[in-house]
Amino acid sequence: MMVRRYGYLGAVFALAWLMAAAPSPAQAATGWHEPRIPGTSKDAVILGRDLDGDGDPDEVTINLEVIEVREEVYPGKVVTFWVFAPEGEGMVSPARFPSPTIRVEQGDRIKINLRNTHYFPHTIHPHGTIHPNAMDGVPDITQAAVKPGEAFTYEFIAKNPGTFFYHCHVQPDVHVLMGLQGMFIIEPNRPNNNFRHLIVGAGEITDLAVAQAEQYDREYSLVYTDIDDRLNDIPARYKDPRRIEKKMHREYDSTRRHPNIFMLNGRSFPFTLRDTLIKVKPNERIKLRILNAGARVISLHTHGHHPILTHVDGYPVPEAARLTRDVFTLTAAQRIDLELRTTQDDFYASGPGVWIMHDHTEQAVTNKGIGPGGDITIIAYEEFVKPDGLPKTAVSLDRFFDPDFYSGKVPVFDPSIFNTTLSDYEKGWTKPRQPEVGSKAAPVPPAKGGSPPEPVSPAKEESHSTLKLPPIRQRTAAVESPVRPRAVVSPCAKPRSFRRIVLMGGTKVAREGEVYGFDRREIRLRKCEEVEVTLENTDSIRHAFKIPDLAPLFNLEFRGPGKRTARFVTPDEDVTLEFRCNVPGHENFGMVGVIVVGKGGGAGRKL
Ligand SMILES: [Cu+2]
Repeated sequence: MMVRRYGYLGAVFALAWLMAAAPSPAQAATGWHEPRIPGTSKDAVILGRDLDGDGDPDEVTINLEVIEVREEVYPGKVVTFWVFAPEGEGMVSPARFPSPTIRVEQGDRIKINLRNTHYFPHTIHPHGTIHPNAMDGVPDITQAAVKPGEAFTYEFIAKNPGTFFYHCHVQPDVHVLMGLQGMFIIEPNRPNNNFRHLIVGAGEITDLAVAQAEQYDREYSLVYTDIDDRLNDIPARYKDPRRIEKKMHREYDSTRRHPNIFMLNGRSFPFTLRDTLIKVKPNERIKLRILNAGARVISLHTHGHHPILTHVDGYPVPEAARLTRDVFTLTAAQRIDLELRTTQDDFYASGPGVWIMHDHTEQAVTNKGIGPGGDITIIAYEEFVKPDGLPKTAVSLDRFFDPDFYSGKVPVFDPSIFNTTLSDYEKGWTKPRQPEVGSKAAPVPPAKGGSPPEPVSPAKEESHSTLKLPPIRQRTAAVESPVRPRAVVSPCAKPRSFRRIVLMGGTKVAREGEVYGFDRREIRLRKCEEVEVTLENTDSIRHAFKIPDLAPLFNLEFRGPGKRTARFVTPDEDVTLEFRCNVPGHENFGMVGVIVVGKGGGAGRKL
């Protein structure tokens, strides 16, 4: 489980965190320090003073970036997302879809700094919380959209506890469904209420807030999303941001959207079992916080259990109105909190086992029309969980972990029931049945697996075909390919000369058609030269000047605006080295160049 893993690794980073942060006296008094999520900068989450003196910090600052990621959502299917991610550092980013679940305490003074590291403008709309109008995050109406390289601080006091939502409000028909969406939880105020403020990927909440621990044994953050992969795949096909804008915001017609991938916490079955298995024991009460962050209505069905509806849209349901149901509908953006009981009382629960939980709008239990898939997960009682973390099922689920299954290459039923084998399956098929007398319907040709003809009008087919999408390519790989195989070179031991170089990086020195850039794209240096480089970062986000092929690699990285200086030494050979920004994606939008050492050559390339 990803969340768990962060928890364990977080402890490893705790010492570094303690040394890096300068705790205020009040903070020290709480005796609690947030484990640092691996790959984040030390101030991705900053905890401040304990204002009410009750043993937990009441000032919470969260630094979020916007990162494009490509993730395998079910076997063989890789999808592009944009996510709000805790501010990263170096090459590792904790970016993952959905955007992290944010947790704060009632009364906390919250600051969420949106540092837009992306190539499009964005905002954050805190959905459902009580906040000043200026913090509502609606572009043009309450603020200007935050442009690439810029930052904006959302600052308000957390009021009513509950399960809320946050999402980008720029072109929401595209940006929300690209992944700029996450759950926002306000916990009731209690003494010594110490918990992690960001849960990457949502899922199980392993450190319950005090008020939840009073009532529940476990808690889950469940974010449901449906996407149309024809939209999500667009950014991976193009390098020019102007072209991406045109394809996504003008040519893709969201009114003709056709969702085909259905996810729970960013994964579809069977990966849901790995990442969001609902683990329970008998005689427990489990709090399920559920957000429908997609654009459809979902009908969530809990096999074997009748949970109790305790909250709608973050606010408590009066005791007398607390429905007990087996299907709960959630409209777009809606949240519900459910109390799942596991006492075998023949009313709320049927007893131990592996009980699936899924959206009952039936297409949602498929991966592009091939099932089982979609947002299915399992309420798995402890004795039904194997040592590898997957549930014990009646039949092995191995075939669903094979990409061929979801590409339509494999029949969904065992071929033996038709007295054939996989290799003979499509040989000598009998002719299509004749249409019934009086029917004008033509025989239906067998569907092509994985990309069945859509049950849509010809006009709609045409509208999508006007996108004329080229094949997906890995932009990063495309940029890197000319310099492969990379020559990793070592700096010279005794420099023979010295020089200072100054360069600017950021939006202000980007060229036409770029978002970010360096003011110099080619730097000529001598062999065996010590170089003092000063980078001026023109933006309010982090940028880096990295030479990945120098061993050990050189990386000057910091959040701007401002200047920093560091030194490196060139190798004692004629070689061309690439330099680039370290922030994911920036090298694709202008922040890349070459260092020609001596006569150059070897690994390098001309830009
Ligand atoms: Cu950068």
